[in-house]
Amino acid sequence: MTATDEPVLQAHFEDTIARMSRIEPRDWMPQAYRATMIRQIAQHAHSEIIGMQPEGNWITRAPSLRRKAILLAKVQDEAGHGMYLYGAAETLGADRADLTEKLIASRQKYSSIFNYPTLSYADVGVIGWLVDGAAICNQVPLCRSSYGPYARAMIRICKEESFHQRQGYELLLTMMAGTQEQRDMVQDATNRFWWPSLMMFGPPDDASPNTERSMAWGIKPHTNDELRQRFVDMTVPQAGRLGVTLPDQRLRWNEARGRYDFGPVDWDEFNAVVSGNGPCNAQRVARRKAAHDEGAWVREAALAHAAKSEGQHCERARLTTAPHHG
Ligand code: BYC
Repeated sequence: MTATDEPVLQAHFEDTIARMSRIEPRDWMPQAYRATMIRQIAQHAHSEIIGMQPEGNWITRAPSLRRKAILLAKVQDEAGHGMYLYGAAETLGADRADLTEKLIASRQKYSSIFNYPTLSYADVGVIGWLVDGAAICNQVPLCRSSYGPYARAMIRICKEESFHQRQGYELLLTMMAGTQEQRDMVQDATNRFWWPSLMMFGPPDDASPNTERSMAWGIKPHTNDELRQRFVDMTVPQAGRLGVTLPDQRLRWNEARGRYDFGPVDWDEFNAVVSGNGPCNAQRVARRKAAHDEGAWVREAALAHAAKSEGQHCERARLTTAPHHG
């Protein structure tokens, strides 16, 4: 590319965005667009992988074979989401091993929500209901994101997240129809996860450095506050049907706005968690690092196998193309 090509390429890129068409891996894109996409996709992939830990904590203690099978499937889905997303980041030139190194060195972020502990089995249900519910609210619009591989990964991820949300809600309905102790567990889990779920949508719009540019580039169709409000409006009736109280005294229907008003989010807590000082940050990253270290032999074996297969492939190719003598 010469310096004179760049304005033409830039114009083509902007036109693609304006037509709401997709940017594909081989297309020219501004360096800052590429960097933003890698940042968002990597953070999202890391969130899926770290997000396996809080629920994984309950697999061995699931109360029945059915619950165990559901939870195993959900946690495996999250690993799968991480893989699609690392794959999407690779189409932008990112190196997956490098992204993992950045995660375990705490040089890249993952969602704040996974830095809270899962103290009872009701947390599994509440994570499905609230955390996956928030994830769907945030990610369905990303199916229209301007970067093709990310948008396509998001379609499949959202289908699976819907199943995750439903299994959580169904588990909570079952617990709410059980004993008083079970109902108390659900209420306690709701109290602990409500505010952190609202934080998943990111900082308020006036403190979100990336929103404006990401919206202009079609990466993000909505602002953080718009989606947070949408989530509250969607979740309040679900809480009513479930019979739990959301821990916000200021939560009430605003007739004029046609939406729910809600109390202020504790942004100091959010900033502390995002900067590494949440209740479980150190544990989550240490666990990820240990799993990575313990998996070194698998990566070595896979590479050795790939090299051997490649060698055999070359040898077969040499034999079939070699001239016959005699
Ligand atoms: N936690 O300018 P902003 C899941 C960062 S996985 C930590 O508003 P942006 C699931 C932000 O990245 C859920 N960091 O940023 C998995 C930025 O970082 P830099 C994950 C946060 O990108 C397993 C800085 O703060 N979902 O659902 O325009 C089991 C300033 O923010 C958070 C995704 O990743 C946070 N909550 O908007 C169950 C969805 N919020 O620039 C469920 C894709 C913000 O300092 N991502 N930050 O490096 C997005 O939609 C957007 O990136 C965000 C943030 C809305 C999250």
